[in-house]
Amino acid sequence: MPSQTTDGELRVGVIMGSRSDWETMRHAAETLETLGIGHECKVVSAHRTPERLYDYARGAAGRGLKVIIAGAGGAAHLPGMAASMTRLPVLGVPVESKALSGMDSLLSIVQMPAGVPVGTLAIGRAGAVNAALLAAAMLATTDEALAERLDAWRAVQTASVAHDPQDPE
Ligand code: RP5
Repeated sequence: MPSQTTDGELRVGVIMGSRSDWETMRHAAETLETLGIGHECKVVSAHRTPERLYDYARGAAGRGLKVIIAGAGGAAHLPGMAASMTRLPVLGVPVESKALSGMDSLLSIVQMPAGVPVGTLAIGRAGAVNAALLAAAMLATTDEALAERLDAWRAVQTASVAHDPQDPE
């Protein structure tokens, strides 16, 4: 797991509760990479490394981060706990769990009490990709060059959609 992109200003922190989440969260990192957004990827567990989480969330804004993407599975307290310790926007990605297919992760992340928001995305890869796209959209409000890259990415996606259905091979 690469801990940080090699070039560009560091703007997005991608954190996850376990190395086992990387298979999902790598899609967030890859999307950020494609859009040329400087980011770092770290394992930060709310339950196993609470002091690491405290340090990360408390220090994030001061280190220049603008958005945190937090992915976790099961009793997924990482996004909410991170949000409680930073004013940065936190985007939560429910990782698909074995026991409950990610419903536990989703419900742990989405139902935050009023006052501590987490922007909750879909379970799994779709949520990871969309978290990165949402972070890009936020950053693009004050970054015209990124806005153009995001528009171009969306145009490619639109052009790639076939007009006709096709039988599976
Ligand atoms: C959570 O527990 C992690 O986010 C992960 O999704 C889940 C399982 O972790 P491992 O037991 O695979 O390390 O904290």
